[in-house]
Amino acid sequence: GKSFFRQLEERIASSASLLCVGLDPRVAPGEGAARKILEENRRLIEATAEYTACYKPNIAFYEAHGAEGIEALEETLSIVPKEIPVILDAKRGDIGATAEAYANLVFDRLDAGAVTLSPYMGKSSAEPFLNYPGRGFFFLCRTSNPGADRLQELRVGSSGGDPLFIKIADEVSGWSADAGIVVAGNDPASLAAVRRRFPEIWILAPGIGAQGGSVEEAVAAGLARSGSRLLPVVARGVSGAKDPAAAARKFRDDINRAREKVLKNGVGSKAPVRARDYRKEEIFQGLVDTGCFRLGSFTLKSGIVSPFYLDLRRISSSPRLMRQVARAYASILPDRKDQKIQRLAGIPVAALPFSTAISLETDIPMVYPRMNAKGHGTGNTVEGGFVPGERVVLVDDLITTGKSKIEAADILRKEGLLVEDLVVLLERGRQGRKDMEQKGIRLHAYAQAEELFQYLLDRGIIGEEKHAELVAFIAD
Ligand code: U5P
Repeated sequence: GKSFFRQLEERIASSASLLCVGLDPRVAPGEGAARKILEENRRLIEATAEYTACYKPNIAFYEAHGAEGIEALEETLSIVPKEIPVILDAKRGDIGATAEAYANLVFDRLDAGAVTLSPYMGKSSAEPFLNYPGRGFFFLCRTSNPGADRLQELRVGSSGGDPLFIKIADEVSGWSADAGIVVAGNDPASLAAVRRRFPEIWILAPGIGAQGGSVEEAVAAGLARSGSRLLPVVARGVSGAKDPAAAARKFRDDINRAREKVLKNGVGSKAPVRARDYRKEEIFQGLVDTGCFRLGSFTLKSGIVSPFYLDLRRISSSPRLMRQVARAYASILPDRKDQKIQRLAGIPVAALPFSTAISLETDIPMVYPRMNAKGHGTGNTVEGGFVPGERVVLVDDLITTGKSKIEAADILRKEGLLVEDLVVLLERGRQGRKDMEQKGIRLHAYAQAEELFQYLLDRGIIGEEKHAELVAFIAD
């Protein structure tokens, strides 16, 4: 027969729907439960069949009633119209021999088209399922429940590593041509991250409706270029509605409206959701962990009292963070085909370790200006070997105003070096950018202070009030 995904594609085309309706009957245990389950499902299926691409019963709501619950599940599956595929949400996984027993129920007895699986025990735990040809498999990757991030977003691998759920997607996508993944429909950033890495993978996205996910955001973040391959799941949002038929129709229509919008604007390009940049977040977290970023009350050189303090010199105390930062700088170096960067120039004192680390990372040689010309020995104003006319990129830690940068540029220019660019890790306010422009120097910043503040807010490191205070402070 046709494979699950083939059938699903045909169903999506004929129903013009990507919606996956959950069949999660909430029936009190006891006398007549099985009958009530079947009645509820029959009503729900009749009301929603026209609007759904597929159904997803969660086995928990049937197992809760013991043997007769399983029977009610079997009967439910038998009343689903044949052209509508079914994904059994069972989240199975165990050592091979046990998984085989699980697979027997799911595929032999219940004959589900597809199943959700937990990948935690590795490929051998999935194999008994994978051995059934033509079935679909959705592996848990990034789930929709609160706190899922604590485990699933752990960074793995060496510095700046990917979150665990991305590694899981890497892994399971190689297990079968029929491997899809489960990614939370209420976490657009994760959807976007997965979709960027896996342009074609099938994504089952629960968490819409009752769990707060928005159709518009999920579709914008998770739809494939083809306009498909994303199944937003709604259970309570349909079954719990006064009029389930109207609710399902509305979800289908909302999905299609979002779909058209995304297709028109180009997938990913104008998505309203900012895709998460894990490397950047890792650096932000590093700045907090190493005490480079501190909250408090700090009197600045100008006499102004700041609610935070950034001391990027402290990055030197963490080789791991230094390496991440060097790579971050390397990623924004304005290298042009016609005009290679010939030297990096660290601005003393703060940026000397950075320019050294970037130089080691990129093999671009470095020089550095002396901010106070040496009065003895060589009398150099620029240290390191160079030839007048070479293109130099200035390196500094952060920028508020352009003052010290311009001094450094003047010293280098006096020696005949070409200075047209400045790279910094953090940009704070907009004055620096203006100052540099006036001197004919383009500013390239890896991150804005506002992005750091947003990260702190997102991670609960600061509250709304503190966030507002920080943003207002740098806006002045
Ligand atoms: N489900 C999730 N999130 C996941 C994986 C599975 O919600 O990450 C399941 C739930 O167990 C439930 C359905 O069966 O998807 C969502 O139900 P609802 O929140 O739409 O009612």
